[in-house]
Amino acid sequence: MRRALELAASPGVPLGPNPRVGCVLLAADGSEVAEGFHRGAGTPHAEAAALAEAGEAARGTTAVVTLEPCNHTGRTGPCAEALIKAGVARVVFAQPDPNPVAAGGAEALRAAGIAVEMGLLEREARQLNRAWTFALEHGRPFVTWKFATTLDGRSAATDGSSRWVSSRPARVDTHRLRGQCDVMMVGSSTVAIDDPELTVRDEYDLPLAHQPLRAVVGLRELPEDKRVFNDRAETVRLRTHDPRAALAELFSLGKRHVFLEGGPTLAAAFLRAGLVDEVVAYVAPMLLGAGAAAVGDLGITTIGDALHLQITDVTPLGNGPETNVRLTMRPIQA
Ligand code: AOF
Ligand code: ZN
Repeated sequence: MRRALELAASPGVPLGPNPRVGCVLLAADGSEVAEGFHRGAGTPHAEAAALAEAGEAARGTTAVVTLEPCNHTGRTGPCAEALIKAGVARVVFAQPDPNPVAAGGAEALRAAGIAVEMGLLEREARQLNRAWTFALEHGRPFVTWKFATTLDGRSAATDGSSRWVSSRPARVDTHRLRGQCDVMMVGSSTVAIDDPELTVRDEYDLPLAHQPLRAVVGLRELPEDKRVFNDRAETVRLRTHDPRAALAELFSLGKRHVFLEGGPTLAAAFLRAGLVDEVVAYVAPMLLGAGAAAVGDLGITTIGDALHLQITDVTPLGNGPETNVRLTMRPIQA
């Protein structure tokens, strides 16, 4: 199963509507017969890839898969049926399929007389497809809210001169995280005022295989020459002020992980609606004393109502005067 997880995590596999899945076929003596992994929506599932490599040798093997084999005909055929036809003797999988459309593979396999075991390294498999699993279980994309701030909670100086409060190492890290998401989201006011490009930029020497979708939320009319509308990536406009409606539209487009990048009003709307699942804050050891806040009004007037976060990681980025601190947090739901 560790090998299957390693295969699933193969570099270069694009994100998107489908999970990362790996599969290994083992002979009775435990030796490996074939292996496969899923290479993105529309391509063969991991099981199909392994079966194709094994050919006749698949008969009597144990299939070790990171996800419950599917039981539906979607972009490709049902894997449970393919495993049965190939004469596989036993199936071991890590994570039950949270996708209601595709689930039911375990039952179909058992009904065909195949021994099925589940739950092996399930935690690792869920972690590998963390956002995808969350999205399928909740019917909406997983939301990471990212912001950069000075020590005193400012995201810009009053005269607007500060395009960046974070240091270069922190910005490189932001671009790396962007590349791991399906969508980068901003409000239409942020586009009007800050004019962000919202791409994973090569100036930071990151692999550019994947440019996430750019989503602009809000009703404000915007000039066409804003950088978010350039041809470096696709852009959608979500003409709503309702965070839930915006997420529903993205989910129906097959998007599973949203990277919410501001501004303060949009972030506040998502936080008030309880629609932020993870917070990444880049803190610069710098004081402004005045200037725009990183987040808008949350409707909180008394300390007892404060929104609390659980810190899950603290990482310093850069050296010397360039050092920023990245805090990763999870909102604690009341
Ligand atoms: C994958 N790769 O290796 C496995 C998947 O759109 P389809 O027809 O490719 O089906 C996607 C669903 O199939 C996916 O959401 C998951 O529930 C199931 N299993 N999907 O993309 C794979 N084994
Ligand atoms: Zn399948």
